[in-house]
Amino acid sequence: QSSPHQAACSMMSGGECLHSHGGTRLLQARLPVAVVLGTQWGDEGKGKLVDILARQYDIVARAQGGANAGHTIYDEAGTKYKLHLIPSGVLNKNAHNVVGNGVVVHLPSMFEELETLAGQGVDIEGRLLLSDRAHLLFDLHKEVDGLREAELAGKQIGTTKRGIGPAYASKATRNGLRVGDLRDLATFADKLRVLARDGAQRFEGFQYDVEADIERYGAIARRVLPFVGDTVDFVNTAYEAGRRILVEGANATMLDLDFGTYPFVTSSNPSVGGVACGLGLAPTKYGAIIGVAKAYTTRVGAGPYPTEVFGALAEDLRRIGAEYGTTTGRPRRVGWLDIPALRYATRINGLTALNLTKLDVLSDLPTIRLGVGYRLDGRELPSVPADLDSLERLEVVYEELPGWQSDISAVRLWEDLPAAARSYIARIEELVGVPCKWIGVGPGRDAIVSQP
Ligand code: 2SA
Ligand code: GDP
Ligand code: MG
Repeated sequence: QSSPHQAACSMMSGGECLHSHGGTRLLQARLPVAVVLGTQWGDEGKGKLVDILARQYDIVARAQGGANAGHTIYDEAGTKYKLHLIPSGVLNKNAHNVVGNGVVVHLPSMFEELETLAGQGVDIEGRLLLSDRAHLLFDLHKEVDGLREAELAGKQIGTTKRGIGPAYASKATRNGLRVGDLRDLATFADKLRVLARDGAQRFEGFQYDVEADIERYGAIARRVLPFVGDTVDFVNTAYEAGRRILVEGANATMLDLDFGTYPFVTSSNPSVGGVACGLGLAPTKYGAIIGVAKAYTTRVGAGPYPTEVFGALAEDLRRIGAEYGTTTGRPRRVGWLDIPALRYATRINGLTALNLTKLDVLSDLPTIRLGVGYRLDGRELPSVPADLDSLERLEVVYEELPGWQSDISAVRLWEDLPAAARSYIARIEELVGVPCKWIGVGPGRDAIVSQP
């Protein structure tokens, strides 16, 4: 009789258990493209896994989102790095970092980030390639983000106010500007004036000095163009030459523009489709699609959140898990692990493995709840419903599992995890049908346990 882990594993990898052959090394040898995706509402710890795996990859690429993303990573010395637009593979000096066509780029923020990194001793010179097809995000988009939120009075999305929605709206309206437009500054200026006029016509109180920005972007163009290029050709040529590519998802499936809790979502596709569209790398090339899931859940901003908890328990989880936004510092809402949502993310993304993170945060709890089903008006729901009314009214069916009540932050081997912690993981694997290959037990780079 095989364990749920083995059953799921052999199912996922064509009859062969990937995990019996030695952890992350196999990923390197057999799987030239790996994709890391958020499965919940973001901040699952994608950056940490990407940083760890990046040592085995030649290229680390971002495909969607913008500076709304916040990825916190630590090096061996415990130095903290906060990344927003630059891929979390940046600490691997041998990896090239690609910002793909699907990302919306606020260049002043990107340079700020590069300067902060340089101040921390991380030199990315010659290792960064920005797509000429990526859309530019201007201060005017941030201004519109703020004005739109203000208009929604009482029904705000709770965006990061980084201009993400408006920048993708410009892209879809087809009056956006792309990085490649910086090659011809006269045309660039004309296009930006048209875009600014749009904003001024639509919003009272719209404040944006377009001529000042045109001047500013003249200097920015000289600085950025040396590392602008055709990332579609770069990643595909690299793939054809047998180089290894790691894709870093930003945000998460439950915030996906199509699959998330619309309209309380971000404006890109953080699910697997966004990788194909945002990088130009075809799905048939993906060897591993790794979903990152917290051992509980968090959400920043407004919107339905079925397993949310409140009161003293919420405060404890927020404090122990340090659940505050990396970009905005906002306190994150917290809740129990939501299996229907995780199963939904697994199906949409075709996950081949999970990284369950922050298991250490649950260590004090005598019992742990697991949201295993949704019920609405007395009926069990087969999946995550689309409409807000159902999402807000549904009841969660919970299972209660015993906690382990011991500190696991120093554990590095699977067999050293308490039995109750292993049972919690096994139950998740059984319910979701995907093996938890890695388990996070702390924020540090080494604080990870591989399941054999
Ligand atoms: P936006 O700014 O238009 O993308 O916001 C739309 C919704 O998407 C959510 N969102 C996020 N949720 C969690 N983490 C994010 N990144 C930062 C972090 C957030 C921060 O890593 O901590 O610092 O506050 C992120 N980015 C977007 C957002 O809350 C809205 O619900
Ligand atoms: P991302 O957006 O998915 O990359 O995640 P963030 O970096 O925004 O948020 C995750 C936070 O949890 C960061 O502060 C990480 O340092 C931290 N973290 C990641 N994995 C673990 C873990 O296993 N345990 C603990 N305690 N913290 C973790
Ligand atoms: Mg984050």
